[in-house]
Amino acid sequence: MTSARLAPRMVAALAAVAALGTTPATATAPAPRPAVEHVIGSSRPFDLGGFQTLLPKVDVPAPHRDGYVTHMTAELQYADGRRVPIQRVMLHHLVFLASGQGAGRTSCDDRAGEPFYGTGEEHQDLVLPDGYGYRVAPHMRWRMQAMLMSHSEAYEQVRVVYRYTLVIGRSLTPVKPLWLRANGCTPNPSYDITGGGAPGSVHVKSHDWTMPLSGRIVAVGSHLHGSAYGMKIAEPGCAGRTIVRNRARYGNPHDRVYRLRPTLHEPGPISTGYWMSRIGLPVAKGQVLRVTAAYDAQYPHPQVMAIDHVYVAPDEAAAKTPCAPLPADRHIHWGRHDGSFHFPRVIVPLTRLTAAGAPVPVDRPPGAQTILTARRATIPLKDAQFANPNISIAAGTTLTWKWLDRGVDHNVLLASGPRNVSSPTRGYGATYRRRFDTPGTYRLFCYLHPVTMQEVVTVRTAAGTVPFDEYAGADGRPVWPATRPDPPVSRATPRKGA
Ligand SMILES: [Cu+2]
Repeated sequence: MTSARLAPRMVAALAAVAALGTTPATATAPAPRPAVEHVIGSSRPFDLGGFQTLLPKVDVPAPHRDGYVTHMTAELQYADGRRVPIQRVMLHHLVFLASGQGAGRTSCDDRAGEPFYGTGEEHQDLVLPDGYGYRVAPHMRWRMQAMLMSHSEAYEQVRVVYRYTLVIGRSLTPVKPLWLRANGCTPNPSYDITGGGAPGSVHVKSHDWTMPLSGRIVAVGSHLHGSAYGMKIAEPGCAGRTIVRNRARYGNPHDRVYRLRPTLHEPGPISTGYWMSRIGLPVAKGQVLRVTAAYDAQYPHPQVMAIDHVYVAPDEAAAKTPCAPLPADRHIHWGRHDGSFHFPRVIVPLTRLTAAGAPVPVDRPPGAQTILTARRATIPLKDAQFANPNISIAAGTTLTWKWLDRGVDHNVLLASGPRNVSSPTRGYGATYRRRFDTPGTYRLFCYLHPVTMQEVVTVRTAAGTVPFDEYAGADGRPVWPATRPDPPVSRATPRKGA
């Protein structure tokens, strides 16, 4: 234990001071005894079940002390401390934010604090090289934003339990966390990939971020969704060289992530590569970093995310060494070493419950198909149902969904189909309009009510025929394409760490 190592060191330091015959200045107001504490915190409990999705934004206990967080993990637990299996409730994503006196400013202005630790299906810990820490102070408050998905009918009470290592009474080099999205500071952190690209084509999203401080990048983690190749950070001012790459690693065919029902989205990476360097990579205030994410472009991917978690140790001297060689000690830390860099194709099925309450994939919701000939049609979202759950329209028709439920939010999201469909989550009075130009079968659902709210839109060709339904019979099983090109972002990763 580090604390066991520190205590004798402190004793030795005090002995040395006494030997000099001086009175330590700290004798009257003793500095906190150097220590390393392993602290456990918990959110309030959340009740969820019935295949529900919760998006809690809640205050959680902060350290309320001066010190540094050097390591942090989080997981879902029951009240008795047992870990919640993802077959019951999945922690899709999670971010901790600090606010109040002593907290910094966030990379995007829209957030209620500074994000400093993020994780999700990739189960990434907060890890910093030796000697670095995230500064905390007595008046700092912590807040947590999460997305929890129930994968069972039964209601359960779960909480987010987080553990962190707190170093007190000792100075570490502080780090400033910068959350750099490949899509910039958009109102919604996610973005949509339309699909329709050639097999193996790559969807690239980039944003140029101006560094708010000079310093050394000492760690970079990534949050990505399914069908992501990875992310990279490049320096346009240094001949565009790539300085950091984070790849995504996917589960093996029998990984439990592919057995969750209902499937609410493509399963995400089981791990993302975490870049680290104790020496650090110098960046200058005002310098532009280009953050790029690469996803599959062949198929539609609604509401994907690509967020780099960049930890910068402030250092004015770093501004004096632009385009310096990459630090020799850079390496990639993996939370898991199994799986593969090749992501499978997972066709998200619509799911309904059997009489016994078991979730099963279905091709369409019950009810007869309505054939529409008008070029425009409105579909009410009412009583937690799509008013016309099975419709056939001509290519070029515009559909408008109208939110008519008071007090309950819905969304319209693609499960499968030739092109993306993705509305924001909205309440009473909202509308969402979408023109369907590409013929085919679109399966849609509300991810807040996935087993009750589904709609199938069949888009006829100009000749009035219905194209082959390539998504019929989808059951959420992963399929790995025989070959896949290696896109630029995943080539030539930095050398592997120990
Ligand atoms: Cu809904």
